[in-house]
Amino acid sequence: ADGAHVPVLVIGTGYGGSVAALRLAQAGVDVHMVEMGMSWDTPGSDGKIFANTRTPDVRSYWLRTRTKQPLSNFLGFPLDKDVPRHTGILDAEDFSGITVYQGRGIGGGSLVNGGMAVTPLRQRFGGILPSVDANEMYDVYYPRANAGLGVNHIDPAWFDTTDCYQYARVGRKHAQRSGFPFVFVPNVYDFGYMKQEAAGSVPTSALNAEVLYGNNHGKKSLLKTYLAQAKATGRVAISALHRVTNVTPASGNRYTVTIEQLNTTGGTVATKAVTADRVFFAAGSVGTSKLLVKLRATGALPNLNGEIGKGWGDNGNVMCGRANHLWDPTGTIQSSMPTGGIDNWDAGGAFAEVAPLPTGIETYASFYLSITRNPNRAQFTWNAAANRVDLNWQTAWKQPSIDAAKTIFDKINSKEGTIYRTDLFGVYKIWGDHLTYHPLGGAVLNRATDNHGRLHGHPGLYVIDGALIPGNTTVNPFVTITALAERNIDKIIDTDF
Ligand code: FAE
Repeated sequence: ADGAHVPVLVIGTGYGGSVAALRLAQAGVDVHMVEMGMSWDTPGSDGKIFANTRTPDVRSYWLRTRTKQPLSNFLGFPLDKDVPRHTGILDAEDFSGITVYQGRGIGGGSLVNGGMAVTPLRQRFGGILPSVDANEMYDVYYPRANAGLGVNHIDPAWFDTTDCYQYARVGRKHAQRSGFPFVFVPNVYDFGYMKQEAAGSVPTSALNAEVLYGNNHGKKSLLKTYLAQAKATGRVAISALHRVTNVTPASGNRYTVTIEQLNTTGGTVATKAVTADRVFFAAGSVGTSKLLVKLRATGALPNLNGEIGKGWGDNGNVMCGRANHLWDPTGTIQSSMPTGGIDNWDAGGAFAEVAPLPTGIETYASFYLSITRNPNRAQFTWNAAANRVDLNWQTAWKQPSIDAAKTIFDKINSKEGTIYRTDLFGVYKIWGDHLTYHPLGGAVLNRATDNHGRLHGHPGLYVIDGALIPGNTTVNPFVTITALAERNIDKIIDTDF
């Protein structure tokens, strides 16, 4: 409520925010979480909470009047359509050179993501977070994150026989025939539930093309893991449809936090001011960076240092499809949860997930999301004239990612006698190089903050989300975001509370 005081305010309810809330609550601290998205607990007119990827509707996009599907075209036809403006679940946020996809709602990205829960290889960790003790991470915090997230592994015997991973087996066969290692990728989707879906004994979700706009069953989003545990402590309150717009020092070593309450068409229905002893920025790489850049530039938090807004990367995301021969069908039922990848990181700088194309019809296409070693880093800056934060990423900066992905797919195409699909991202366009699912950085650990996420210049302010990670994790990021948050909150609880 307006004028209230809370010991700890957490901005955002994704991975970083959920870890902070749970561990603080377990340590006896009362926490209030503020989330700009909805709470996703009420079914729509079809009886389901979340919409299907084949039929995007009012629930699907954050304040857009037209869908912006990551795969924009199919067989030459544009797929996007008009939808009513609504505080929907997937934000396709446009910057000048890139569209950044993010989850909106209680649970953040865990609501919309593919569930791939990958711990980076230990020998690559020094290149990801050089100031962090790898022993501690691999002995304590990665295991803690994997347990907390409910990560599970596919039964390899089931993988070898089930219709819903035929597309991944084709991906494996082609990778191995070209000499690339194929690795299983763990997931937070309950593979036991997926088996029952395949057997026809439970309502379908992964086997019914649910992912980008939420999963109605089977996925262990944060709502079922960290946030469920946090709520069970009785010390965590969450306000949905509340957006933080300002944080500034108040008397008594406190901060005043300004919060706008939104309606479901994005209008502001109330503006509230609360005070907090400590504030955790967990609004995601983009959300946290935008807030901090604005607050530094407008003088609300004048002591933040010059590293704020810097070191942003796209985790080298790039997508492509390949057209297979007619004797290599990929299947009409494709699990929307990917479970395998092609590792060519050391030789070519690319780790490619074999992704589904769950259209419901045979496409003879193999589809891939590659995570690549891309050295380009962008910066967020305050644009006073337009009253917004800009990001200076350029589309051409994806070229190293395309080159890295080509080290895998040019070779496979030449071995298999196949070609790239040119119909998935426009007309005669091979590479999905206009987007990222994995924004990282903008308030980098040990630069904008100390080595545990304490913001320089303003005691009691912390960053605890993907903004801490300088642009790349070599694999999908949420396990690393979670493990780093576990490490940092451990130290912060020990020394600051
Ligand atoms: P995040 O989860 O984005 O949470 C931030 C929260 O803060 C959001 O709920 C925001 O609505 C909220 N927020 C932002 N600004 C404000 C504000 N001013 N006031 C109040 N609330 C605010 O941050 N990663 C994987 O590891 N494996 C995958 O398979 C995978 N697939 C993905 C698929 C898609 C389509 C997308 C979009 C992402 C995927 N990711 C995947 C990325 C992953 O979801 C992402 O790295 C994490 O969610 C980031 O976690 P954070 O805690 O940093």
